[in-house]
Amino acid sequence: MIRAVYPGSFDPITNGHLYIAERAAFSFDELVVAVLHNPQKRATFSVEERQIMAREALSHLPNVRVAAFEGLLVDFMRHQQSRIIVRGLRALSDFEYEFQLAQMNRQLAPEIETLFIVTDAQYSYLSSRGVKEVFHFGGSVQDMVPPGVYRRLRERIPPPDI
Ligand code: COD
Repeated sequence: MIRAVYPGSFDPITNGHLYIAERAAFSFDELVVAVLHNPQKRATFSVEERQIMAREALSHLPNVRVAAFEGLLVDFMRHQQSRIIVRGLRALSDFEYEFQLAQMNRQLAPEIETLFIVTDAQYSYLSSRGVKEVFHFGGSVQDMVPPGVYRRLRERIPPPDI
């Protein structure tokens, strides 16, 4: 039984994250989508909200579980008895950050492997930050996020003053 972990901020989960989670769910027996709780960093959505949105969006995948983690990812990995970290790659610009993260995690826990899934071209421009910014300035993001996220964005982020 191979369990993989897909960690991230997911603030909020987008259709790009969803694509990676779906492909990982097809590739491994079990996938844990791990939502970072970082008390030092102010997120738009609380860790509970981010988990709820992820659970809703991933409810069609029976082998996916959503959990929160705090502290080092490698500690969470060991706690989950998983050796596979899944990350998504959109463009070359992601590579440097992802490479550093993977190297750091390897230094901390050599038994853990980071595997990358390349996104679909239609999601290569998509990021949580971009979605929030476009929404804040009145742009349409309905096709970029799951319906539950869109609903909560409308409740959370004030519309622009026009
Ligand atoms: N298409 C495909 N993939 C995407 C898309 C998209 N449109 N959007 C995002 N992704 C990928 C990202 O490239 C990333 O791989 C993943 O989805 C999650 O993205 P984010 O932005 O939600 O999450 P990050 O990058 O903020 O997550 C960072 C971690 C939480 C993994 C990291 O900070 C961490 O592990 N923190 C815990 C502390 C720790 O262990 N530190 C040591 C390592 S430095």
